Amino acid sequence: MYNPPDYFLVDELLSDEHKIIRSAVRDWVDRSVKPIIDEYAQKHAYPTHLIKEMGEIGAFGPFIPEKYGGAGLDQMSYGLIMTELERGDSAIRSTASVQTSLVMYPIYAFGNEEQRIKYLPKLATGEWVGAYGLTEPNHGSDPGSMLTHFEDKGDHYLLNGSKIWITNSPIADVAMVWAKDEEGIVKGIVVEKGMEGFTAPEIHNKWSLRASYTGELIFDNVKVPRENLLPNIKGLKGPLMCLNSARYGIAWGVIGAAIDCYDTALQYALERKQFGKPIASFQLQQKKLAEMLTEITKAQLLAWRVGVLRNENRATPYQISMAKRNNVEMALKVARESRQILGAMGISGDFPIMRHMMNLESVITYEGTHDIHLLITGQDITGISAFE
Ligand code: TGC
Ligand code: FAD
Repeated sequence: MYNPPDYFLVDELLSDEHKIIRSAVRDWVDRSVKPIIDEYAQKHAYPTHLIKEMGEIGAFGPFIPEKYGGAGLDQMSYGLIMTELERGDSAIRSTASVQTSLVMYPIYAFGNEEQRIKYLPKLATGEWVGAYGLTEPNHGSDPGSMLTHFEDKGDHYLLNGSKIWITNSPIADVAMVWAKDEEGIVKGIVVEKGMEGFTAPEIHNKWSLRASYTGELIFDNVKVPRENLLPNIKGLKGPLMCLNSARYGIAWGVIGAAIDCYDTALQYALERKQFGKPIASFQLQQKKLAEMLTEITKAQLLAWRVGVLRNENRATPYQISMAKRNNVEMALKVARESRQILGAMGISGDFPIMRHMMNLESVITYEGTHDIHLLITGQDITGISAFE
């Protein structure tokens, strides 16, 4: 039975329900993701057949009320699910992050009852795939300067502009798009596949998240029905509130990628012999392994604590930024160290490390770059914004 590292007995801080949920997702990842994911990453394709299965295991909208197709679970459960998914691959966790935190959450939190009923159940099962459009070609870290905008034409809104680097855009049925109204106020509008003037071309040739589709969202005079505007949010805080949820999920998710690399490296170090001994017996390799486990453990405790605070509705965006930043950097360092422990085998697709390492190069950039999260912390502790 698979037994991931839990050096400080964090499992004792979880409920039986948490462990059952985690175990179900863990089994699914071992059964459905691990055996095929390298092949998909190598051929730069997304295993779309997994989307419905993710709906079945409750990976979409776990904290959304059951009335709308979610599972009504707590934030800790959401985090644990993300860890297991990313142990499989960041692409799989990305789909769940986007669907849950960036599409279902805003529709649930800022939408009206008709919008919730129309979209959420289909997103929860995976019948519909969602995408989230915030980043633009010339406005990434600074989304407040976005150019995508819409005009009120009476019975509809006329949407123009474009978004880039959008997870799942080429296969999305609905896109949660953030755009400015005629007064320059950021609002959320749901754009549906098939609307005239809406296209979502794929971005090819990525070296990272190769088992995920990434693309653009292009709006050329798209007539969006009035009822697709989310009525209960205005301003940049809308998309940023969604990001709080997704960043929180990433702080948990990347622990899964780190654990997969660490486990692989530990096993390899115990089996691989050089100079007549397992390489695990050399102090340099032990140092790497000991430091990796230390960092994984610290990240687990950080994620757990943010989970407690989110359950109590007390986690600040600043705490979430610190957790996302710390844990992604931790995972990337663990991946790099693990890769070295495997020597040449570390670059082979027979092991998951290089794939995780390349994926994490995106994870450290999306949902706010490593620098931006540092500056968010800096702003919190000094009271001075480095962005103005
Ligand atoms: P600023 O003036 O600071 O704030 C504007 C308004 O927003 C409020 N606010 C927040 N509210 C909730 N949560 C947060 N985290 C918030 N941060 C700020 C703020 O109080 C203010 O409210 P109000 O009422 O006064 O208007 O905004 P700014 O323009 O100076 O920008 C701040 C900055 C740089 C921190 C922010 O724009 C930022 O976080 N930039 C990074 C952009 C980013 O993270 N993009 C991610 C795109 S989505 C993505 O990558 C998905 S990948 C998915 C996957 O595949 O997994
Ligand atoms: P830029 O903002 O141009 O930043 C470039 C560099 O400058 C970075 O190192 C940054 O830290 C630094 N920098 C910028 N401003 C400052 C500053 N004030 N001080 C110091 N340094 C600064 N976006 C979505 O909306 N939806 C998605 O689904 C989505 N999925 C993605 C999937 C992938 C695989 C990737 C790679 C990206 C995705 N993104 C998505 C986009 C992602 O959120 C952006 O790439 C990210 O926010 C950074 O924007 P940028 O790439 O334009 O970099």
